[in-house]
Amino acid sequence: MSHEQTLSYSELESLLATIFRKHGASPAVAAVLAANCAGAQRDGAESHGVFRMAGYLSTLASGWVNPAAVPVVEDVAPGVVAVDACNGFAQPALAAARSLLTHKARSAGIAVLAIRNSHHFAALWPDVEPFAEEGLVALSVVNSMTCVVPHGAVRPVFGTNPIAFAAPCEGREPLVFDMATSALAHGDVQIAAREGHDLPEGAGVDASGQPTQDPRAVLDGGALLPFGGHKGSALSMMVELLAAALTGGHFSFEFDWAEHPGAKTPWTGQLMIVIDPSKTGGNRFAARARDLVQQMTEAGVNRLAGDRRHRQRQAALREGITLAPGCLAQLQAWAQ
Ligand code: NDP
Ligand code: PYC
Repeated sequence: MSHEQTLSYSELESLLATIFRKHGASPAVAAVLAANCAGAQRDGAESHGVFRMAGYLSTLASGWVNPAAVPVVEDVAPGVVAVDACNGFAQPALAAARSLLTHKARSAGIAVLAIRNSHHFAALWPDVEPFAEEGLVALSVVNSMTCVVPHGAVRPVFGTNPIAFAAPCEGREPLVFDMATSALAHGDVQIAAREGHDLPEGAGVDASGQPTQDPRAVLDGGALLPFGGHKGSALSMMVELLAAALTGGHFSFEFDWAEHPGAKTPWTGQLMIVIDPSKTGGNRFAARARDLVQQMTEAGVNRLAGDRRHRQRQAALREGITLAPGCLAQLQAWAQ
């Protein structure tokens, strides 16, 4: 009988990097994806941790994405960096543009990063959190694959389209939220189907457009709904416009992976806005953020977005990262 097993962060990162390299990724791309995926697993971001490895590998086997792409960074304007990810992953594109983007944000006060021709198959908080750790404010959006019905519509148009935000806060780790604009992330629907759980009410519709809480009905020809009705729908539309129209990437409905069975990674775009708060609010931003958090805490808030993740991170760094029974053996087999 197999049991849960525990690895350190660096053991998991190294194992995942080996897997990515074995399946065609260049060492540089493998290192970035492995750190991202191991970080999600460490932080308990289950829908985008090692659960995603099967989808990465089927995608690589399908030839849908270039796992050795070398992103082309373009210095477009004093406040704009563009990157052609060359049909590769978005995170290596961000890594390639990061120092220029930070330099522009610090000198102009604000800078925009527009990544196009890219695949994002991960959580978005790892993209924004490091900027806040350096005292900057960051906002990022990425669009995914058509599986969300706009409010009032009868068929899906939008992706699950997450928004992530990070800001420094005095005396504590940065304030970070990262959320799909759909009622649930698609990854959580897959996990619910695997584990046999119902979805919350209002999460999705079946193939005939009827409301359903059955994750299999959503996956089998059905679709998700935006969170919060027309409000989430408007945010999802905004993500399509910023992540695709503004960057030169595909809308969620525009790419066709039918010729690539096994492909799972959306071929879209990503936008990031980075602001240096010292240029607008002097050096008081982090202290003002602390004042806000203090008011929220005194008003009864006992969990801020990101708190659970940071608690999980501390526990994982102390006690190791726990993998479900059979998971380590599967990862080791993929690494052979
Ligand atoms: P959740 O609904 O689980 O969480 C959204 C945010 O709310 C998180 O910052 C979370 O913090 C916070 N939060 C959750 N519960 C509470 C609570 N009770 N009180 C206060 N804060 C809370 O996220 P989603 O399911 O919407 O998204 C999951 C992931 O899927 C995200 O990382 C997202 O980027 C990813 N995703 C990626 C896509 C892509 O195309 N690459 C597409 C769609 C989603 P905490 O983390 O600390 O729990
Ligand atoms: O969980 O919705 C999701 C998702 C889409 C692409 C990567 N993750």
